[in-house]
Amino acid sequence: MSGPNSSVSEKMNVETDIITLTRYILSEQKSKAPQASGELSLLLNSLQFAFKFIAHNIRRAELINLIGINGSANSSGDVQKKLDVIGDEIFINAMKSSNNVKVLVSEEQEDLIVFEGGGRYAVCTDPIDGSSNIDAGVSVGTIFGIYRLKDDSQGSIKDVLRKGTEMVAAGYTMYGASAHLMLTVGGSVNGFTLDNQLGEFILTQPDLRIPDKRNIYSVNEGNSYYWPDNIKQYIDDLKKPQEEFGGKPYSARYIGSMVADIHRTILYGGIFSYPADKKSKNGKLRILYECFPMAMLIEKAGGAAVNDKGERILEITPKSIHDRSGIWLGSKGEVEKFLTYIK
Ligand code: AHM
Ligand code: MG
Repeated sequence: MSGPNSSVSEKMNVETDIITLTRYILSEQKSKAPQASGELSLLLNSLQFAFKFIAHNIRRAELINLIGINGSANSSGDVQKKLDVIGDEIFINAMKSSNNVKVLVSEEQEDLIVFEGGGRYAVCTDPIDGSSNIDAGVSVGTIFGIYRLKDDSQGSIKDVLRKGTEMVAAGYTMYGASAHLMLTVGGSVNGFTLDNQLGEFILTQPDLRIPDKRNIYSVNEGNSYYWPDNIKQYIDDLKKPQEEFGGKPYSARYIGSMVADIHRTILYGGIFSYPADKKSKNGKLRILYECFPMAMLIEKAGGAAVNDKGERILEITPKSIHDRSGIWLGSKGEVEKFLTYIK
């Protein structure tokens, strides 16, 4: 705390010099890209509005479902719009009105959307990931990745069928009692928490680093019948006593909501996976708006992210906007251990 009245604020235990997301974005632009046009900063500002609006609707939906007030599904059939749809509409409107987005890919939309106007960015998003969990009060979230358009682009699918290494920013917002935003704009990973009263995201976890090792694995083991033998072997071995963890085996932690599972993985360490199954040879999670943003965050926090073949996720070039991949990501040491099981 600083300023002439600092002793008063100290006595009242009030932090008066907080770093809001807006302040962070503006100071990053000033220090790292002083010549920048400010378009990315404006886009990030539109994103934070979308997150606040979605957070507000999720808090409201919980209440509506619990007490069954007018217009809800409980009291009058299917009047209430599905949160997936609301989240998608909020996102599309926020990106459109930002005037800085040309191309939008959403999990909820079959085709990509190209906006009129001169936006220079492409955004890929799953507006509400894990929505099947909402009624049980489990955290869900918005995942997003951002590309800058090439100079000669008029806005097309080519702007997003690019390697994840070309993204300029990525992150997620996890909704619960409060909303948590994890963001990288190419540098470190910073965590922000939405102060509901203030209506601002506050920097609460600067420069997050994922622990190098941790005996936690996170996967839907109900699918193990469909896994190839090397994956079964790897998971079986994690359940044996581990010398490096004082003889303890790994703990299983699987929420079933990617944002919540990745949030825990960044904070505590461990490994999260959704492998492809033997039959379809395909994973469940989508490359552009689930795998890539999470892989960028995890790598920028010091971790690693690979597919079932051990290839770096961010080096993949998707062939269509809703492509899927098997994925393994988390602590560097844990991903390296998984790699020893790949023939
Ligand atoms: P969704 O985009 O339809 O919500 O599906 C994605 C979710 C992830 O959040 C989560 O990691 C995974 O699907 C859970 O799948 P499963 O229920 O098969 O374990
Ligand atoms: Mg999803």
